[in-house]
Amino acid sequence: MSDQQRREIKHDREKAILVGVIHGENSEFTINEHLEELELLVDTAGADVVGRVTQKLSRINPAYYIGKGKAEQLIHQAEELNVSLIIFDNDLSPAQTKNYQKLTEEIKVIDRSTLILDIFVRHARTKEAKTQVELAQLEYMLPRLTRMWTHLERQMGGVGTRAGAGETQIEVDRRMLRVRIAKLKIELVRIDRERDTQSRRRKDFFRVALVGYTNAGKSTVMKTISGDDVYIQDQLFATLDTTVRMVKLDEDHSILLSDTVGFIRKIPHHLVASFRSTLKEVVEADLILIVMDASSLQIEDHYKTIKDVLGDLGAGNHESLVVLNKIDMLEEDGRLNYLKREFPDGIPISAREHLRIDQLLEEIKTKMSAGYKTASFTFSYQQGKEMAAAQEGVIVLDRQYEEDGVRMVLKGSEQRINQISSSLNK
Ligand SMILES: Nc1nc2c(ncn2[C@@H]2O[C@H](COP(=O)(O)OP(=O)(O)OP(=O)(O)O)[C@@H](O)[C@H]2O)c(=O)[nH]1
Ligand SMILES: [Mg+2]
Repeated sequence: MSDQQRREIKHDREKAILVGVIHGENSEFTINEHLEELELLVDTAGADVVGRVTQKLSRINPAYYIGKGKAEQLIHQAEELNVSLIIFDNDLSPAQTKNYQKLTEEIKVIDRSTLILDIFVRHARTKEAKTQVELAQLEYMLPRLTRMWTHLERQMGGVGTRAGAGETQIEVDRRMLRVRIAKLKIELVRIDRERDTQSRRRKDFFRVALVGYTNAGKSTVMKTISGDDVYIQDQLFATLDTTVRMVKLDEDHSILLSDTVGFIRKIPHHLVASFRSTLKEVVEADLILIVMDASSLQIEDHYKTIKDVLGDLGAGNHESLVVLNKIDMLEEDGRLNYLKREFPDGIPISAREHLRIDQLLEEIKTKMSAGYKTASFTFSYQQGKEMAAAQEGVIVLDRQYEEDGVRMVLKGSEQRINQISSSLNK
C-alpha cells in the first residue's frame, strides 16, 4: 500500500469521542485505563478518537447516563469537531439510546458492547463465527429496536451500524427478528453437533487450551509451539474461531493445542453465550494455559476477567498454568519481581522472541504426567472378563498376543491405572 493510499484510508475513518464516568469504586486512573482500552477497540473498528470526556457522578442519570446539561454539551462538542460517533464505556439502556437519538440525528451514540459486537461482525470469517456473532447482535438489538432507530440506521453507515445483522434489522420488525434468532439457534445446534463428533475423536488426547485477554499473544504462543503459521495481529479480537493443532512435545508427549477467541472486560453476555460452541475446546480441555500480557498495567483486572469468564463457562476449576507473556517488554526488574509475587506459579516467557519456551513445555509435560500414566499389563487367556474391564476409560497403546497371554500397554489417568493394577494383583 502506498503512503498516498494509506492517507486516503486514514482520511475515510470516522471520528469518535469517548465518554467515561467516574462513579462508585472506579477511580480516575481506572477510568483512564478503561478509556485507553476503549480507544484500542475504536481503532480496531476503524475509527479515530479525537476527544475524551469524563464526568464524576454520584448518581447515574437514567435518561442520559451523564447529566442532561453534559449530554447536550457533548453533542455540541461533537458537532464542532465534525465527529460522527460518541462511544460510552458503560452500557447504555435502550431508553438512554433512544433519548440520544432524540437529541441528534447525525451523530451515532453507542456503547462499548455495540462496538465489541461491531468488531466481531467485521472479524467473523467462518460460518460458525458469523452465525454466533449475528445471534449475539440480534439479541442485543431486540430490546433496542424502534421505528425511529431503524429509520436512522438506514441513513447511517460505518462503525456501530455495520450490517451483518443490520440489513435484516432495517427491513423487518421485531417478530421477524425473533424468527431469525430462532433459526440461528437451530443452526448453532447443528454446528455444535458436528463439533461434538470431532471432539469425540479428540477425547483420547491430552488437550491443552490457550485462553486469555484479547491481544495477550495466544496465537503467537500457538505459532511458537506448533511452528505453524497462524493469524497474528496487533489488534483486538484478531482470532474469533478455534484452531486445533497436534503438537509433539517430544517422543512421549503429544498434545492437542487449541487457540480461540480472546476475552475482554465486560464482554457482552450474549457473545459469551453464543460463542459457547467455539469455546467448547476450552471446556473440554485437560489443561488450560492462561496467557497474560505481562507488560499490561491492567494485568490483575485481566486475570479477574479471565477467571470470571472461565467460571461462566464451567471451566473455573480446570487444571491451569499461568503464562506471563511479553516479558521482553518489561523494562525494570521491579516489575518482574512484582509479577512473581502476584503470580508465584506464573511462567514468564516471550512467545514472539522465543524466550523460555522450553520451560513452558516442561511445565506442560509435568502436568501431563501428573494426570496421565502409562503401564503394561499381561492378561492370561482365562482373564477375558478382566481384560475387557481394564480397557474402559483408558487408551490402549499396544496389544501383543503372546504364548502366556495378552500383553497390553495402557494409558490413562493415574487413578485409573492404579485401580487396574490393584484389581489384577488381588
Ligand atoms: N513484545 C512482544 N509482543 C508480543 C509477544 N507475543 C505476542 N506479541 C504481539 O502481541 C500482538 C497480539 O498477538 P496475538 O498472538 O495476535 O494475540 P492474541 O492473544 O491471539 O489476540 P486476539 O486473537 O486478538 O485475541 C501481536 O502484535 C504480537 O506480535 C511477545 O512475547 N512480546
Ligand atoms: Mg489470536
